[in-house]
Amino acid sequence: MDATTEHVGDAVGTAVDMDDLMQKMAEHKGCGTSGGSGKASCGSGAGENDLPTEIWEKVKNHPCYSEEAHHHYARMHVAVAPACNIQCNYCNRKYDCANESRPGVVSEKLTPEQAAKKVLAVASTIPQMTVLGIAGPGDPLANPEKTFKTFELISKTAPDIKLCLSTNGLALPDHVDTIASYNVDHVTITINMVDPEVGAQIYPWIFWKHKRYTGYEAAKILTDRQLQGLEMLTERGILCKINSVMIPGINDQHLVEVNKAVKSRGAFLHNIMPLISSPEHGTVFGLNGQRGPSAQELKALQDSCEGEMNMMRHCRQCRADAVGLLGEDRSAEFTTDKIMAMEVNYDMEGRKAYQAMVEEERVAKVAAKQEELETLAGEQSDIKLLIAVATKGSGLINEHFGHAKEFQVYELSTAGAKFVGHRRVDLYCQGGYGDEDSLETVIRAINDCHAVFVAKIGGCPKADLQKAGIDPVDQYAHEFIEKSAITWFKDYLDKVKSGEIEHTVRGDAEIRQGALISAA
Ligand code: CLF
Ligand code: SF4
Repeated sequence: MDATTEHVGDAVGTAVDMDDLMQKMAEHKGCGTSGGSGKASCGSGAGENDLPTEIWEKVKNHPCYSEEAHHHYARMHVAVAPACNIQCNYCNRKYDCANESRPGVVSEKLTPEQAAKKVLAVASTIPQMTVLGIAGPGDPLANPEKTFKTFELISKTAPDIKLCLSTNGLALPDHVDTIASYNVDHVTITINMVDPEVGAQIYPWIFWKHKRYTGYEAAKILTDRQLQGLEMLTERGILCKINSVMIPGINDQHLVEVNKAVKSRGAFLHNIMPLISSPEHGTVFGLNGQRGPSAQELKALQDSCEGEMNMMRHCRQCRADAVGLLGEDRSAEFTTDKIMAMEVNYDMEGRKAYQAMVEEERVAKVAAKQEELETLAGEQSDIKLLIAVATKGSGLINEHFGHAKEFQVYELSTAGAKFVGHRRVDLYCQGGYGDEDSLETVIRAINDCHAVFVAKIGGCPKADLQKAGIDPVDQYAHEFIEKSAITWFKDYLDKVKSGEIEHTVRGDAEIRQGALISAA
């Protein structure tokens, strides 16, 4: 048996193993357990002791399925799937699939053979790249030959890389067995509604069984197929993530229903993403002025669904050829010309050794957080506040304020530091965005935060941040984020108690619609 057939055998498993796994997944649903992280933890934020071993093994180095892993491990996408079988009102076909990416950037399309070479090239250069996803630029299952050929080639040449797929779900029920046979452990389905009346406002048409459907009928077929596909996948023990695009006034209230519907069908994780909509994208929603949610609207919806099931909050709506840690984009290093000219030496042992080092760093980070968390024991306070952090990864405060393309946002309370999202910004050091002063756009993006933690910051932005009521904190440069945040928060509570400062509630923040597009 070669490595490939061994892999496929593992994926199918025995009926007993699968029943056992399903039972464990069912038991895990609705978790609010106290685990290895030392605090109530759930979903993509869960740690090793929060999940059954089999599930932890599947998610522990998947940057999308584990919030904690996303600080350490990278993913890559290969753009092998150009066609799509539906139309979404937030999509312009000139760009990548907006279900799993952001509008505004067109990927270089690859053949399966080019994709396989690219995966080897990236895996050799970035040893912490653990997951290959196919997410467009159209729908992977509207291009099944290319998608599965790519998986076949990669499972032969790089069997240690996890395979991941993202689909709109229309063709999903037809391909579930093939997905399982390629050992694809992680599938994302974009589900924006379970009510066709709502769906008709999002999807003008679908193309199914050689026929075009529109309106209510199209949305009804789509939702039935999505939910059927989800059930079929979870029956086979494949971890399913649901992506939903939050469209204020159309499906924002309804997503609570979607959340319940997917939870009851065994989904592992729910990722509610903000609509990215701007007239220059040329989408129906962009052109008719449909707005996206504010940061607080998004967070409120995510919070309200969290009791129902595991929520993902660290999605970067990345492009169909994204490479690197979530939030960084190294795709320009791996263009087709460059990879075809590269000598690739796939060193599996070297990758394993590097990942072992990453695990050591990760354990140290969790231990430091745990130690600091214990010092909060017995603290009584209802104060909850947000902080923004400039980081390049590894769970460290290691980015200069002016170089940050995004800030990670943590909610601090006496329960500890919880990752709740990120905010894209324009590079402050590269000047303004359009006519605006870029510092103003940064402040608007983190306006709901009490402090911003950075490795370094210049005097001028420091003063402006202070004026806006945001405390620039640079004394924890190159230290662990959560440990530092808890130390700072304790100090904050002490100052409030002593009357040195008064706690105030901050306002809302803006989700940037154009950020990163110009910087990519
Ligand atoms: Fe890619 Fe998606 Fe797999 Fe991740 S992305 S196919 S699950 S490997 Fe991740 Fe990117 Fe968000 Fe997708 S951050 S857009 S959720
Ligand atoms: Fe666009 Fe993706 Fe929707 Fe297809 S599924 S129309 S590619 S956003």
